[in-house]
Amino acid sequence: MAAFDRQRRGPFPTLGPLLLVVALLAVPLASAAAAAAHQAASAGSRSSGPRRALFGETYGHLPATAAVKPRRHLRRQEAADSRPTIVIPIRPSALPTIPHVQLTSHGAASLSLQPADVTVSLDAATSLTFTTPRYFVSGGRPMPAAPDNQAQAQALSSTHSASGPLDNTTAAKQQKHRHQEPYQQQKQALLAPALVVEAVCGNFSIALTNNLPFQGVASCPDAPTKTENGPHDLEWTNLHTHGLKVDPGAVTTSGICDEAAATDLPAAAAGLADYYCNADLSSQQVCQVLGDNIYVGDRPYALGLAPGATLQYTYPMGGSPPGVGWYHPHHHGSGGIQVPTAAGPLIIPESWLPGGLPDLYEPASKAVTGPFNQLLGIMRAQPLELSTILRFDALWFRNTSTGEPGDDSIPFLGADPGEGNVSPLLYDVLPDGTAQPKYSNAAGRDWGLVNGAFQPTITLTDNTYARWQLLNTMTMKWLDLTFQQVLADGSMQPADCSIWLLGRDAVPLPLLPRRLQSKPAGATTAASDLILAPGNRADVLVKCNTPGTYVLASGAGPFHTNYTACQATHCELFGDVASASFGFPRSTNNLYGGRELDAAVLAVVQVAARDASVPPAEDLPDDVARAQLERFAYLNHTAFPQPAVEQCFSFMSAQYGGMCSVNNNLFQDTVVYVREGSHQSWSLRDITFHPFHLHESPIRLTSLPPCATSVTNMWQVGDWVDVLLLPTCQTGCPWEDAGSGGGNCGNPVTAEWVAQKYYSSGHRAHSPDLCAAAGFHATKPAASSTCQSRNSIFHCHIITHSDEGCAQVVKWYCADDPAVPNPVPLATCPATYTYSCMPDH
Ligand SMILES: [Cu+2]
Repeated sequence: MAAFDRQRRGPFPTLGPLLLVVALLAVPLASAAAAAAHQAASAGSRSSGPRRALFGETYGHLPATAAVKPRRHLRRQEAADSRPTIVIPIRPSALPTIPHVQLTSHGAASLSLQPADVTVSLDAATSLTFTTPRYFVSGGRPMPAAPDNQAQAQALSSTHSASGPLDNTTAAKQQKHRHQEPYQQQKQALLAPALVVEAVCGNFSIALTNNLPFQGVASCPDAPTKTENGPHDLEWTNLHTHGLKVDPGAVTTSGICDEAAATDLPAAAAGLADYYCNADLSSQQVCQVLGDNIYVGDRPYALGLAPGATLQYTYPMGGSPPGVGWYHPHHHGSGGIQVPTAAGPLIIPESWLPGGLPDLYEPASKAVTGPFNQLLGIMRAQPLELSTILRFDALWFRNTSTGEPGDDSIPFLGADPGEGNVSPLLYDVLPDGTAQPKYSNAAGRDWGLVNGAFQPTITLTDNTYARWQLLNTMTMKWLDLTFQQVLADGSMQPADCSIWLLGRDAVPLPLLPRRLQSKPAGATTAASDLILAPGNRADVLVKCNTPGTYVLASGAGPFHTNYTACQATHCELFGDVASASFGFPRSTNNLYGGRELDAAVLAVVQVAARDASVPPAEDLPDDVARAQLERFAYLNHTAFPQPAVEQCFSFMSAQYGGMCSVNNNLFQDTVVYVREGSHQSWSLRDITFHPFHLHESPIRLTSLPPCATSVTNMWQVGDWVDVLLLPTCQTGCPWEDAGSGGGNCGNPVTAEWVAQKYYSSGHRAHSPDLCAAAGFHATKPAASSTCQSRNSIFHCHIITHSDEGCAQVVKWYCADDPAVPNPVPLATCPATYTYSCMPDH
């Protein structure tokens, strides 16, 4: 296998071999004989692929003899063993709907991560079979029909469409269907259901059980006190949410998931290491976690869930604006291998707003009352939680030109057999120490899916608004989405369709809508496109004006990449055509209509002719509505304490030849300090290739480089995001000046946020007006409530980069915290950069 380039980020050279050495050093050479024998015994070889040598041979330590208690989760384990086979639908005539599960206040749902066999195939030569983790949800309750305004919806002819639950009659029918079969749908699909959080101003809980095959932590039997970087502990997991403003790094744990509680270990456990590393004990690990915590206790930065164990999450929520988040695993070292197929939407519905949409939106001025009412009518008829979800996933199984799995492939994102940390889902480890792939990959191509299907057809009606919620849960690539018409010769031309942005990353735009327009240098006309980094979501209206058959494409829009000059937004656009020297086949999505196109077709869009009696919907002007974000304390930026604490972070590293890092440091090398309650103003540099993501708190853009704002209106000062990448300059920008700031490209991006511990345990709403109106009563904090430090994180949302250390611990400290250096160090960006473009791009 060629250089193990896990941190490919377009034009930068990598130090793959260096990381490989580091990873090898970090993994103790424990005997893998027991594990190997176990795996071999349970092997069901499905592949004639080549065997691979296991250099390190460590699998985790399985004690040969251990007195064990009966397994509490035996039935669940057995169920997981008879895993389902999921066949990815190919070009279905309708968009698969995602089941919804409602989480009410004090409601609970159970989430399990379990293996499924997945097959997808266009034909014998273009097929993929593998086993992968995916979520299965039980509990909660199916969503009821949409509230009120049925008559209003029917009256709003401009909002009718055949594409989904666009009026409440249709919505009610769909919900009834969901009520009957949400779990049945899950069994047949790779998709996890949408969790609809009705528990705003209250608590809800999710019990996550890990039903993946057992794999001890890489460093067993010595339970680590420091988490290593790089792929490891591939069958361990945990849960992270986007879009919930909840307490970060919560401190409350009970049960025995961490060393602090080692005295509570079950009698059968010889010690903590045994407890962590013994398959027969792992199912007894049950932990309680408050808030969105990916760490715990005295095992710093390493909250993980062993196979068989359960984490019980409780989320105390305050008032939050409606929006779409998502949930996915976030265990350091295994995210890259789990997230591609384990993720789901997490929706805060508009229905919680006690007074309806006017609680959140008001006319921007009296002059726009007419369009404002038109917009609110569309939003009422297609409430966010019932509008069409388009979730973009990708199965990364790209082959190199030699037929070897490429560096973007799932097995190698998380498991290079040579590093001795092999996913039992993807490999059989044979007694002689070799690893045999279980997957079959005739295609050698990436597969981009929409709602778990390949190139499904979405139906629209001409001159009619449809509201879409788009989620890019791909772990690697950007999407630059446009509507295109595919011509007979395979070329494409933009369709007469537009996209209006209403909100992003679970926060409404301050002024909406915004008709998205991009015009790169040299282009004669602007196009309406939507750019989504990995992790981004968008709440949009779309409207196409001419009946016909179109496609929703990535890689055909204004940000089409020029690999030679690195001139456009990014060099990792899904569906774009890489140079021949890149050596990878294009995505399967580039195959459409019997041709190989120059862009990826994610979905077919069928625009049907509307009823002749229905007048065409007018184009909405921009900025007719103002979102009253100040009603939510963490978004009320004019009230943030002054002055702000300024810090600077760069995702590019001179030290690592341009690889992703944080100010030249990898995870745990350093800590970022943030005092609880403080107002933070951060300069973010070099986030063109590495999307920035801060946990728990959205960030507000306060300045943007001209090279971003001059070519697109996708980002504007005042917007809130929770994942951010930005275009670099468009022409003539020497690479040293690229990134998101510096040199010709203008100043770094700056963004602000407040480190507000939004919610203490118990009810203490910070937006008491809305929460009280919704039936919740603000309570005083408990007398014992004192400041407690928290550990949070920010990282590159290319999950494999994060796994490899492109992440930074963010410690929320209290004023009297003795563990914090005095004076508190502030982060500064590196002064110089020395990277250059890769010669083969
Ligand atoms: Cu990155």
